[in-house]
Amino acid sequence: METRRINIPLFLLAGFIFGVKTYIVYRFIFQIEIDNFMQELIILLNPFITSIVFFGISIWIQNPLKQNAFIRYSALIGTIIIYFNLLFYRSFTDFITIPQLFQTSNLSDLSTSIISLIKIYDILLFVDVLIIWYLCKKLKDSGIKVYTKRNKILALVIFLLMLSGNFLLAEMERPQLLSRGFDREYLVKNIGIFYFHVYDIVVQSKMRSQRVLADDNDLITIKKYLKDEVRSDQRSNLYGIGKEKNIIFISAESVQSFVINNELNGEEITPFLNSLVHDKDTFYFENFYHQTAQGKTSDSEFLTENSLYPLPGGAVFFTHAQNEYHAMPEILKENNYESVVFHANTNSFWNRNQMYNSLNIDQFYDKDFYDVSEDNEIGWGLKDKEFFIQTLPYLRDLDQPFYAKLITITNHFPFELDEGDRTIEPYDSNSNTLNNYFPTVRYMDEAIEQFFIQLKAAGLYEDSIIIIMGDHDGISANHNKAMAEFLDKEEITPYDYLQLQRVPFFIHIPGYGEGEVMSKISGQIDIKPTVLHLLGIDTEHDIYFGNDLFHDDRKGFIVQRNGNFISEEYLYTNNTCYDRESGDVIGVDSEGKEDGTPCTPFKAAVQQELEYSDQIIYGDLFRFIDFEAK
Ligand code: GP9
Ligand code: MN
Repeated sequence: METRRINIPLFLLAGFIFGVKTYIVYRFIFQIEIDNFMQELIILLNPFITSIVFFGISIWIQNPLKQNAFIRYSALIGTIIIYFNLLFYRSFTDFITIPQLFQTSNLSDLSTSIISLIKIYDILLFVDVLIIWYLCKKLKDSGIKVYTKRNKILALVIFLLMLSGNFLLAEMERPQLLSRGFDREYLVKNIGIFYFHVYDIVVQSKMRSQRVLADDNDLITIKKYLKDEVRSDQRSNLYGIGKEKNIIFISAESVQSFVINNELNGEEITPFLNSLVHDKDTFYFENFYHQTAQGKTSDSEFLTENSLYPLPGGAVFFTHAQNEYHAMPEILKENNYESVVFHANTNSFWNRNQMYNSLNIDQFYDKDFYDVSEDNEIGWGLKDKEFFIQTLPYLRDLDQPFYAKLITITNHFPFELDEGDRTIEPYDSNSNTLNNYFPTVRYMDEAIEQFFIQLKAAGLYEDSIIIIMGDHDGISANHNKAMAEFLDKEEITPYDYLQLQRVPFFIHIPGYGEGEVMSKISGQIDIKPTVLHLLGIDTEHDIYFGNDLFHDDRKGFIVQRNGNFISEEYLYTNNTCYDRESGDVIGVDSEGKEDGTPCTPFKAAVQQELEYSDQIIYGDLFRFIDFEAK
């Protein structure tokens, strides 16, 4: 009887075999966290889609011998790429990026330890390559075909559908993954290691070309603008009152000002923070706006450390981590401070491991410094109360004076909390997000209160200035309906929405005694000069866009990354100029017509300021300045 042989195309066979290997590596060799079914599905599908599509390119190669060679060498090179990443991962728990590859310290670290990183069983990674090479030889007649034009088009359509399917699932699982590019592990998890490298190459080359075109002449106009318009070096009479004190900076996740001095079901939401508002040792800024964009927490860090604006798209922590900066930690170092960050998350999140080097942060106490277990974590990681408890011993061991930033996490979307940690009932509306926000905000309030007690007990309190800042909003416009209900408004207008971008900002100076509630407009851009001046550190030759908040002669507007702005009298959003206090509409800019409202005179300056800040970052202009020589 005649047996019919089924001729599976070689690219499919090879794609399947290589896909199995890649899946095993992603799932079981890299320690990629899988949080839900969707992620499980993506990480399963992606290796097969990627390898079948890649080996499938052979369809367009006419010569069968070359087709065969393409498949063989693709398998080999693909495996080498995976293997290099694996070696790098064993050393840095991170995936290779171009800047990391060219960072000489990384390479020398790797070369000295390479022998210890190689494991004998790594040879198994190459087993599929051997199988593919064998099959290529064995099936060189039956598995390789010359494809008709019709089949080529069909293959193209199928491949594009497969790829779009993968990217669509990734987009559903993590909206704006590629535009925000916030975490390498997420990128690899969603689009696989190969597309991640392509993505990295595209992003990095774009950045590098902008950098090449810049020169130091660009700085002359920027310096003039800062001197004339921003008057950024002006000091207040609080200059130096905190000389040589430690700075303990709490980055309070997602907390917005509307919860401060507000109630839910007759109960205060944030009793401790409320008590600070009128505390005599505290300045509370009630009109303080976050200015972050897609980089979220990392953008708030960027603003705080540099007093430069984050970028309109993507996360500057990710795209420009190799730039020269003149950040607060660097300036503090010149004044004998040690700078550290505490955050119980993986060190590559938001590319902190790279960016913190550029910002001159001496030590990052990341997740590995904490004891995180099933019992003490919730949502995005270690619970805040536990985080503060475990941070304290490290803090106590630091040489003083220090600048320590503590980044909390429990009050992060989707605002999960164990029943036992809940001390205020959720709100009751159609938005679960807003409902659950209140218990996690309250939890954070209690965690901070407890931390103050711990600082006192550890003897750190008296010698420190404690700053608390909401990093960015937690409740997006998607929940406007529920938010309007909570705030007892008919709707959330664009004016209300911009006002909701206010986040709490406290400067607590133990023993100061003359604190007050500050109503002037302020923002994250102002933190660097304010803090440095409190410590009595001169900023005359520095370049930044904020103002000392205790000085009255300031530039007079706070701008959001999308061009919306707030002045002492007006607020501009959605092409509309509002009275800041009352929220009344003063005038609307019609299309193409830009004049006529009291907001108009600010618009050019606002755009100019954002552009100058972007120019510094895109052109990496600080590489032309020797700040210390001044
Ligand atoms: C993660 C933390 C929270 O490390 O910074 O990230 P977010 O989503 O708020 O930027
Ligand atoms: Mn955040």
